[in-house]
Amino acid sequence: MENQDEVSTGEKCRNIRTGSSPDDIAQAFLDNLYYAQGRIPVLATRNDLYMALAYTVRDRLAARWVAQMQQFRRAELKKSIKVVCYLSAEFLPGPHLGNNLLNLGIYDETRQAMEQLGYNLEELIDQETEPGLGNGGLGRLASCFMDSLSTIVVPAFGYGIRYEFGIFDQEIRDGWQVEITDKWLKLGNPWEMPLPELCQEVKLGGHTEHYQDGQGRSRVRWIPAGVVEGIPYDTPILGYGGNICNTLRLWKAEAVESFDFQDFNVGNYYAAVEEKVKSETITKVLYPNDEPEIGKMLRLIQEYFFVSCSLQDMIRIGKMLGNSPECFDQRYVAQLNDTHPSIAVAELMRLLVDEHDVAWEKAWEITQNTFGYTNHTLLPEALEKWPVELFGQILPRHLEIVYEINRRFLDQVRLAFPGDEEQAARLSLIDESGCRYVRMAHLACVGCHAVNGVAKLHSELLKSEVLRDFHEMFPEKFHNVTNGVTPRRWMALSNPRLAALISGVIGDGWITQLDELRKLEPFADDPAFQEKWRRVKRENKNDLATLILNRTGVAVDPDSLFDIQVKRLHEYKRQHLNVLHIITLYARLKRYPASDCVPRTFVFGGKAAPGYAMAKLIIKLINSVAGVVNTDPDIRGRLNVAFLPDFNVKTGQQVYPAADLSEQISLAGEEASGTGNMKFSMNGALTIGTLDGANVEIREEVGAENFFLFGLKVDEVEELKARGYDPRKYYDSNPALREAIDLIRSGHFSGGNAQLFAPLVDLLMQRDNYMLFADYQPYIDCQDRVSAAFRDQQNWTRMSILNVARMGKFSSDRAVREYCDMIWKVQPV
Ligand code: Z16
Repeated sequence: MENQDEVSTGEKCRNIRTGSSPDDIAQAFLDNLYYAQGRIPVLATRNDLYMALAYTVRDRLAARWVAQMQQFRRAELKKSIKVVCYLSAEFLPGPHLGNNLLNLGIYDETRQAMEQLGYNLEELIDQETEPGLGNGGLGRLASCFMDSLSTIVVPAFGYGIRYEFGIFDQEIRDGWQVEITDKWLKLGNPWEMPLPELCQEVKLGGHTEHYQDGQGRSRVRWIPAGVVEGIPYDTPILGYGGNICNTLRLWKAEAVESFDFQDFNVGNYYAAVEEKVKSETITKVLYPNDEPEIGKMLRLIQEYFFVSCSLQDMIRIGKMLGNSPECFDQRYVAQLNDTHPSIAVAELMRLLVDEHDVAWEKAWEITQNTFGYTNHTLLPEALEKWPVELFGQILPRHLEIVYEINRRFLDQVRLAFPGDEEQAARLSLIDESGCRYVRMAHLACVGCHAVNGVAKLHSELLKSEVLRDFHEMFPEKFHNVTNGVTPRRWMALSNPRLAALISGVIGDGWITQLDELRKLEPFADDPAFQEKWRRVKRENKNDLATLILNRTGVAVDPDSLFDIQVKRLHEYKRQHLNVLHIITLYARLKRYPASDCVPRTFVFGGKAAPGYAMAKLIIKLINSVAGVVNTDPDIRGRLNVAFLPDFNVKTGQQVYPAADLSEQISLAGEEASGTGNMKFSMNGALTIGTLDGANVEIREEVGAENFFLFGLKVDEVEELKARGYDPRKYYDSNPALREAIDLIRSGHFSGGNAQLFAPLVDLLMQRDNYMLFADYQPYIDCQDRVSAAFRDQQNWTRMSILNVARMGKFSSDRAVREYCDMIWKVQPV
């Protein structure tokens, strides 16, 4: 923060770049509007104003960012720090402007500055298009971790891909999802800095040559079929309170222009441009699936591209500071966010052995010391594997390295389990049961010193199921780090009313020490505090009601219970179980119009993978049920249903603060952790949920009496499956379930079209893979308990306050500290 002395010395120029009084900010803003954006106020569009403000804020980050790099250099030169590199194919930072104002501590000053000039700060913040460089939880987790790393003062790089088009924008037309290209860069990105001088070359394809070097050692040369260039784009990630400013470094692919290339293409200008187009395709678009598609060559190239750029960059920085590649693991630790970057294990081996002349054994030790692997899913179809053929075509040298790692590893396995060839086949990096595949999770387990799941239950299931054989082999590698979310974005920024109420009674220490929320417990029974708490929630619901009206045309009652499920669409998450509850309430009200029910507003949001037909049909079902329920005069004022299109970080910030009830209803054993569950509860929603993922720990923390639990437990799911699960039995014996299913099947919600939802109903009747029918009645009964509880507003508010008070554990600061202690072995500064 600038002090007043400096201001009074008249260093105007300095103040324009750094000053943080409202006057300084206003002046700097006009300056940026003129010199950076080429406008004066009367000519400025809303985007001009946003850009000018963004540059103004970026200027104020610069000092911290540069200081950070200086500090790195000094600490690095003294060899006193280890830098954390978070390798992730996805990041979902959300809009930067508001967050940077919050973390810089100049939110109020900036609001005043904008007011002075006649502008509305919230409107300018709303102008930002968010970088949607991820699918969902995994990408958002990476960004929460970046925020926490900076806040708790851990020097770190986030390494990833600068997709030109991120996750598609979702529109709903006639109830169906329509995907629209995400043009997030169209109006410019004021937060990134291109660093073309720091580009890296990445080889692809071709073949290898084995030869003897001068000393008679056998070496390998990779003769690639082509080379592309990676250009880094840096975005500052400032910690809360301006502690430190780390860097998110994203790579963009470009064509290399080599002289050879020109020679080969004399007179063939078109082919040269075509080559450029091909190269740039690599970082063109994010794959919008939360599960891998087998055999998508471009996806493998994307993964290798950013990993290779990142590792080479790490070696480059080390070299610049005088470190030899042999001490790579003393200077760096790198976390693999799922298997997407797991090719890093083979790439670091290649860089060390082939390019830096390190012996295999030493290189292997460095590699294992460097990497940790986080698994995010138990779904077998979500475990990445690459056909050996394709892998070898793109990465011929890496295939050899994978074979060599595997040869040595299987020797070790055979020593540990003599004669057990089945065990060896199960552990092998190569799946040879049919077509041959490289198993990326196996590569990660072997090449990393630590493997972790993202919630207690998930980590246990990893050890007992998906990675059982690896756990048997390397029990000491396995850890749990339960996910967390940043209270800066998900409370202070998105819920200013609640944040102010909380800080008013316990101070604002909770923003960086979330456990301090415990101090709210004594207020849980205080009627005056409860009243304020309810008023905050009511105002937040008002805001969301306005958003829903504007986006969907559905008018909802802010006094009704806001029952919300926002997350990617997936059968295992069971949005359609929620729909069965809505239909059940609807049928009850139709049969007994006089019955007294708690008015509810059901809100859904989430994107379906474009190729996932069943998920898209569930969206259509939600909208079809909404169409009937919202327009039936018998139901008016009692039930409303809205599907909020294009759920993303920005809309999330408007949704979580307004929820009364959070739907976390996946079939037990399917959701690795969930992080939306945490965002809701931190904002005062109560949870209805199964014992799955982090729900288990949330319930432990907030207390069983403040959590609506229902449904099969993991062992009951397994037992039922083993016994032979028959959904029809539930249908036959449960009239309410039968009625709900029959209403869908009859075409009641689809204008009489009985075919529309047949694929969904048939699948439920025949297989019901996620056991909706088994959990149906317990869910309905639990929802009835929710309604009864909501009638007692005092007790509901008490539970809401206790939920918030006890969420301290779910700060990503805690999660990142655990990574530091258990996995990275680094000390926050
Ligand atoms: C993803 O977001 C997750 C898992 C996965 O395999 C792929 C993607 Cl894109 C999610 C999990 O489903 C969720 O339970 C978890 O909270 C989140 O990753 C972060 O760990």
